[in-house]
Amino acid sequence: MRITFVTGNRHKVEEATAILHDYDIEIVQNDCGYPELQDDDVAAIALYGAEHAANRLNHAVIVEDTGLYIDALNGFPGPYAAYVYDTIGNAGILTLMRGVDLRSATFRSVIGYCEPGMKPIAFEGAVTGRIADQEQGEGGFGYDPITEIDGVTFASMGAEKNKVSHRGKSFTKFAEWFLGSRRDSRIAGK
Ligand code: ITT
Repeated sequence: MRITFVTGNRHKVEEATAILHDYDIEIVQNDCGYPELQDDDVAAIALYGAEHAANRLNHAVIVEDTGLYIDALNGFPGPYAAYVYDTIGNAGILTLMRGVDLRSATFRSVIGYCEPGMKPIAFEGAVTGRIADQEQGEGGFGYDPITEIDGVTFASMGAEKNKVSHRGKSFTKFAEWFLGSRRDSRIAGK
């Protein structure tokens, strides 16, 4: 079984491929892009993007939107994680968090799945960790060097990241639903 993942981010593709491998689902990347809804809710962004991409490509797709919510910064950068990463980056976040004791932060990953002409469906995964005091680790991407779960940054975890991450959870939920829906459609003789 295979599914098209519309994303320009190769790191997301690598992680999704590893997670879905256990379910025998193959990821095919399409980097054609989709319009990003201006909304505070990553689920709304993922649903809108999936519907748009499915209707444009005329086949089923998934898209995935990630938000990072830092409690001490009232949820900043939230759905603007990509823009903030490209502007101030990890060094900028660490500067904003200098001397701040409350360091909890939550990553949310929402997958939007859609077939042409159908309503999109969302699958969400979240994990709460801590903004590290300094960058640590060589792996991963984006905010991974400053995101700690139980004292270890995502960038130091290697393949373990997928077992605890927001994306690991959202893609696992998607995989279970996707396999079930294919099975149901075979039984119904579609
Ligand atoms: P798309 O084409 O899929 O939209 P993107 O990189 O723009 O790719 P997002 O808007 O969902 O994706 O991601 C926002 C940013 O958050 C992204 O640019 C990364 O810097 C960061 N990010 C996403 N997932 C992450 C993860 O698992 N670990 C660390 N940083 C992550």
